[in-house]
Parts: sequence; C-alpha cells; structure tokens
Amino acid sequence: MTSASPETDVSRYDFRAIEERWLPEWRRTQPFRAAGPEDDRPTKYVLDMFPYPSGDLHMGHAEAYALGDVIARYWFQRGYNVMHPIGWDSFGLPAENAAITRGLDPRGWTEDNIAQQRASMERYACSFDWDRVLATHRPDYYRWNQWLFTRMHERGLAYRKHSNVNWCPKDQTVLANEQVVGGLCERCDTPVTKKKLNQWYFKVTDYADRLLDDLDGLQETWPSKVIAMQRNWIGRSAGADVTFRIEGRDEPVDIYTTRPDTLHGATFMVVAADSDLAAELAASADAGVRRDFEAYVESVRSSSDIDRLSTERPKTGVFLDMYAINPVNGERLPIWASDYVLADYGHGVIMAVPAHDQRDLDFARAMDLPVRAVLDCRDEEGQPLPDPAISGIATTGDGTLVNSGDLDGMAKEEAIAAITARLGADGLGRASTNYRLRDWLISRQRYWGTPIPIVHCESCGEVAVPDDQLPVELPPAEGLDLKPKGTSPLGAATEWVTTTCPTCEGPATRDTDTMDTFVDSSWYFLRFLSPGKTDGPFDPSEAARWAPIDQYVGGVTHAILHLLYARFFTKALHDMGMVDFEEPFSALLNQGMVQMDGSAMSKSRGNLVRLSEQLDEYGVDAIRLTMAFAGPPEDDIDWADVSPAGSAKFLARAWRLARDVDSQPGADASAGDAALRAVTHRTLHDCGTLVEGFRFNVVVARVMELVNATRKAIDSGPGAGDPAVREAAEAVAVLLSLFAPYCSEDMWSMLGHDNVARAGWPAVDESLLVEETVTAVVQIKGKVRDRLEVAPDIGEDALREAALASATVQRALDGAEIRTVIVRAPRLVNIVPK
Ligand code: ANZ
Ligand code: ZN
Repeated sequence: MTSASPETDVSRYDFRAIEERWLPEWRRTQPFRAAGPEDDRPTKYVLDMFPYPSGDLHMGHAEAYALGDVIARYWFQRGYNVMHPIGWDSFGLPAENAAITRGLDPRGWTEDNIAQQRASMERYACSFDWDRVLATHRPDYYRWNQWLFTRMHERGLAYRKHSNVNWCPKDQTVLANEQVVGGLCERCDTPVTKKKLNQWYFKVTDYADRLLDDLDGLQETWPSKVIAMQRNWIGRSAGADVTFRIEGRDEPVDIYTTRPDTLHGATFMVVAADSDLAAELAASADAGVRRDFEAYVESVRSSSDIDRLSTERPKTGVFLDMYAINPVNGERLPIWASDYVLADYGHGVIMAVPAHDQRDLDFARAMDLPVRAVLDCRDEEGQPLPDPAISGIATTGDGTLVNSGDLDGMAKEEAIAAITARLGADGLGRASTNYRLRDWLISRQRYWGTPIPIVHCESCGEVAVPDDQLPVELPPAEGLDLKPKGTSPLGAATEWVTTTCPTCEGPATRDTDTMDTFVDSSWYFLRFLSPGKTDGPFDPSEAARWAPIDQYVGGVTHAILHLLYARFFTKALHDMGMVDFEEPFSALLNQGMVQMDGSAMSKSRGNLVRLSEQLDEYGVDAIRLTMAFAGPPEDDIDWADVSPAGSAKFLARAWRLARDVDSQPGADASAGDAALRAVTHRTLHDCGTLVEGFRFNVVVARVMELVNATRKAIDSGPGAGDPAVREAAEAVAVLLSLFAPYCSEDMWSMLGHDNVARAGWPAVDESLLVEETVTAVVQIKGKVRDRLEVAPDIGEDALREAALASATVQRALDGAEIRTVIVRAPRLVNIVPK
C-alpha cells in the first residue's frame, strides 16, 4: 500500500480525503475474501440478511450492516477464516410493482438498483466478499430453486391442492397466512378475502415436531422472543379426538378437544360454516335451513381467521336442525354452523362446552343454548368462582369435576386420562395432537418470481421438468401485461406456455404460477458457499466446511416466516443427505430499528433521514460509529437522540494520536509508561468479551477512554515518543477498525503499517491486567463529601471504615455523633449524623 501512504501527510482529519484515499485501495486489494479449503484457520460464517433491491440503501440498512460488520471484522482480527457474503433478494412484489408504476422492465430496474446498492455498500466499507455475490432473479440462481422444488416434488413435499386461500383483491394474488396481518394484506392493507384455488404447497407440517423440538437447542443463542414466536406459530396442542354419532347419518364425526375432561358439559356442537361437513349436513336439511345456511356462508367468506377467532366479536350462526349424540351420556346435542370454528383446524367441528370456553359461552348466550358447569373452579382464596351461566364469564382453568357421573371429584389430568382410556376402549376416542402451522402456500399469480418447473399434460398430468431442461426461464416481460388481474401474467405468454410433455412428448402447457420469494431466501446462505457451481445448488463439502451459519444478523420482522422456512429447507436438505446439520443459524442477532422523533421514518411523515446526506455530512465512519454507540444493538435508535457530529469529533481525536506518535514501528513497548500500558491491555482484554456479547456501545466507550488516556500521556505524561503511546495508538486503530474502517486504516498507515483489517488482535499481556479501582462516593446526609478509589470487590465493613477514616469526611462531620451509615459496596456510603 505504499502508493497510498505518502499522501497521509495531512495535519487535519479530513474524512472526505481519507475516504477517497482508501476506497479505491480496498477495491483493488479485496481484503475480505474467504479462503479456500487449503486454509487451515478455523472458520466463521457471519451472515447479514440480504436486502431487497427496491431503491438505494437507507438508514435501516446502515444500522444492520454496521453491526454485522463489527462481528465479521472482529473475527477477521481474531485470525479466523471468515465468510461474510452479500447478495440480493431480487424477486418479488416491490420490484414488480415499482416496475409497473414506472412502466419499466422489472429486470433492468432491479439490476440498476443492485448496482446502486452495491456501490453504496462498498462506500460504506462493508467487509463483504465481493467474489460471492448472488441475485435471486438471475437464472443461474433460480434454476436451483426449480431443482430443489423438483426434489421436494419427488418426495411428496411439494404438492398441489384445491383449497380456500387468502386472497388480496388489490394485489390480486394469494397470500400466506403469515402475510395477513390483522385481516389485512401485509403489503397494501387491503382487507383479505378467501378464494378457492388450485395452488402449490410445501409440506412444512411434516416437519412440525422437529421445527418445534429443535428450538430447544437454540435457547442460548437466539433471542427468546424469536423462539417464542416460532413456538407460537407452530402452535402444537395436545388433546384428544372424540367420535360423535349424528342422528340420521351413517357416518359419525370426530371432534378435536384439548379438554376431554369437560365432555359431560357439552351442550351443543358447532361445525365451521365454510367446511365441507357443514355443506354436507345442510344439504340434507329442509329448504328454509338450506337458504339461511347459504346466505350465512356467503357473509362469512370475507372475514379473516383472526376476526373469526376474536372473542370480542358478536357470535353468529345457523341451526342446522340436526343432532349429535354425546358418547358419554347419550345426550342429544343440537348442531350449529358458525364462523368461530375454523374449517382447517382440528376437524373443523367442535363440541361446545359453554361453561368452560368463552367463545362457546358467548355463542350459547347469543343463541339461548344451555350452559352446564362440570368443573368446580376456585379463586386463589379457595372461594368458588361465579356460575358462568350467570356471570357470562367461562371458568377456563383447572377444577374438580362435577355433574360428570362417576368422574366427579377427579382433578383435570386424572379425568382426561380416565375419559380418554374409556373412550379408547370403545373405539370412540384417542389422544391427538394438532398444530396451528399450515403447509406453506408457495404459488403466486405474479410475473416476477421463479417459474414453477411443472408442465401439465392431458395424458400424464403434472410432470416435473427434467433437471437437464432447467432453468425454465421467465419469458421477457415485454408485451406482457404485468398488472395484477387474478391469473398469472405468464398465461398470456402463449409461446412460452405451449410446450411438449417431457414424458410422452404430446402437447402440454407450462404451469404459469411463480414461487413465493421466501423460497429464494430459504437456502441462499448455502449458495454463497459455491456461488458459481453449475452442477448443483451448492457444494456439500463447502457446506460441511462452513455451515451452519455461526452468526446471523437481521431484522426482527423476519422472526417467523423467513426463519421458519429456512429451518424447514435445512431439515429437508438434511433428509436428502445434502447437509449434515439440521439448523441453519446457530446464533441470531436482531438489530432494532432506526427511528426519528419516536416513530418510524416515512416519506409521508416527513421525518425521513437520508443515508446519503448523512454520509456526505459526517462521513461513513461517523455514521457507522454512531449506529454502534447508540445503545444495545437490539434497541431501536432514535436519530434525533444521537450525535454523528460527536462521533466525527471523537474520530478526529483518535486520528490525531496516530499523527502525533513519535517512535518507530516495532518500538519495544515494555520499556514504556506502565500506567498507559495497563489501560491499553485492560481495554484490549475486555473488548474481546464485550464484542462477543454484542455490547458494541460499551466497546466504543472503552475505546474513547483509551483515546483520552493516550492523549493525556502525549500532552502531560511521558510524551509522544514513549513506546507505550505507540502501543496504545495501534490498539486504538485495531479496535476502531471494527467501527470506523477509513479512520483506522489511515491511522494504521500513519503508524507505518498496512491493511488494518487484517492486523490481528494485539496480544494481551496478562501481567498488565492490574486490578482496577472503582470510585466510591461518600455522602453525609445525601450530600457528596468525598470520593474514594477502592477495589471493585471491597467488602461493606472495609468500605465503611475507609469512608469514616477520610480526613475530608471527619472535617465535615465536625465531631457530630453518627446515627447510621448506609453502605452499598463498592459505590456508595451515606453517613447520617444524629
Ligand atoms: C372442548 C373444550 C372445552 C375446549 C373447554 C376448550 C375448553 P387449541 O389449544 O388452540 O388447540 N377447537 C377445536 N377445533 C377448533 C376449530 N376448528 N376452530 C375453533 N376452535 C376449535 O384449542 C383447541 C380447542 O379449541 C378445542 O378444545 C376446541 O374447544 C376448540 F373447556 O373443546 B375445546
Ligand atoms: Zn404427457
């Protein structure tokens, strides 16, 4: 780097000049390439979630990449062979909608944005391996989506079925359950409706137990909030199926319940209005009932599952004029159809126990149906809870059975076991498990996605496109109307759609749906490991060497879907023998959001902070440092509360240390100032632990202290020629390389070295890790009178004694008698005189 160093002869810190000096240098040297299998250093795979290329980078990206970079750069300094790649999640609605509104080809628009984001990332000094970039909209990537789809299809893990799906009338596309938020489309806030369609699914439910159980192994390294969200999403529920006979019908029905102990309290049955069973039962009823039922089903169609399950909502329904028989006591239970029972959970039909289930109770009260308590429930003081029939509040806890024949007096678990055994003996019941998790609906009726590699043949049916004919490339957008209209725009690409069957060579048509973009992001972390591979999605030996990912960094917005799908893919790949691990992300860090004045930044609110303007004004390093210094990484950052100007000032102060050092590289530090050396080595020692614990803001604070101590040593201590000053300045440069790459590179160069990012973590001299002291404040009646430097582990008695022995304190007490002394070791002593 000799070409760059002579120019460092400037006496002022000028971040623009420094950026201009080093960016071309790094472009040339590419310091962050991961090394191949010949390298025997230990590996670390650090991954930042890849962005959508929907515009230039914004403040949110700046935060995420600054924090991910601290971790990656730390492991580089620690001497690891680090994999830190980046790519683009470049298919999907944002790009397509933007392309439609601007009348552009999504391809060109996407590539332009990628080029812009890449340039911004380079300027931002992200430590990415630029030899590994990928973009999911390119055929050399999505070819492998199709290949993986085919492997899933072979195993029955990809299948097509006709079913009621969430439909966004505005975007004219299906939505996964996860993309429906509060009944609204996640993207455009339009109320979501249901539509019956033939759609492609991945069989995630086959993996429900493993997806749930394997969360146990992530307990220590994933945010507990994310684990809880995953658990809740999978929603495993243990209960029993119970078989009820229906009067006038040959076939009995099974219901699912988590409370078989309440079977004697069932007073009616409710079937999901939109289920096949409801339609079947209604069909045999008289014309009046049928008419009411059909009108009701129509009205139900537009409500979301969340609304339907809400306890707030008034209950509605239709009596089907039929009866079920309770298997334990032969009672006749009227059968109703309602929307508060979901068609696709359990069996889509329930026994209603209004005394002990709030929604059943609301329904019973609305329809004037009987309520019978079968549990004696008590409050904390042992007092009986009010009768639900009168209070309107169901008693949903545990209790002792009553009104339940010979089960009376039993506790919940005992009763569940007894009832289940009894029903089991008669073939009328069995233990059963249900999940909230549904199969993953992956087909979309949009252009900008991976074509589903299936052709439909009249004689052979669904035929997978053979591997050697992949990729099935998207036809050009030109001439196609991309606007959403309910069917895929690909249907209009007649030439593309018309094909021959790979099996019988007869005429066939291509499937015109494209894949959900979550498919693309479910395995991209493996593609980075062998991005140019042309005979498979990834190289299994590279996967064995690098994966699973040691540290994943990204937003909590992906806490459910993306992580769940990536986990599912990993398990499926494991079962195909392609990877030897079952969880993709060994550790996860969710960074907070960048806000302005207490709320999310948005164009409409006018509180948008532009990253490019911030970078121009304060420089890349100051912005990165501000992101790290703002607080714990999980917390939101309010840009109104932070000071990039303060960060810039601090960086100038650090930089001047290197300028002032007046000793030769390699000077023997052991001869240097002992006090400064102690601070340097303590800082290096602690900062390692702090980085590994994600306490980046504390690391920055510690570097600030080290800078201050070094400045003091130069100005009023042993002076700029002391080798301990050089040692300290070099430590500052290495530590700052995690946060402020430009400034630290310039410092490093002034100090006579090159490539600070690979300098290596300075060795810590343990003998210099002298015991630190902390400051104890001594108060008299709450007023500060003295400060004492004490050992951090000082005991209460010793601290009390030291405080009372202080001359300043004695003078202030002026012989007064002492009533009490409050001691909070090691920080505080408060003396209260009589
Ligand atoms: C009788 C009962 C009595 C129930 C009681 C609860 C309390 P989780 O825990 O979510 O699995 N249920 C079953 N299928 C349903 C469906 N398709 N739509 C709406 N609700 C359904 O909930 C299982 C409980 O939810 C089941 O247990 C059933 O009501 C109801 F004191 O059966 B229970
Ligand atoms: Zn055929």
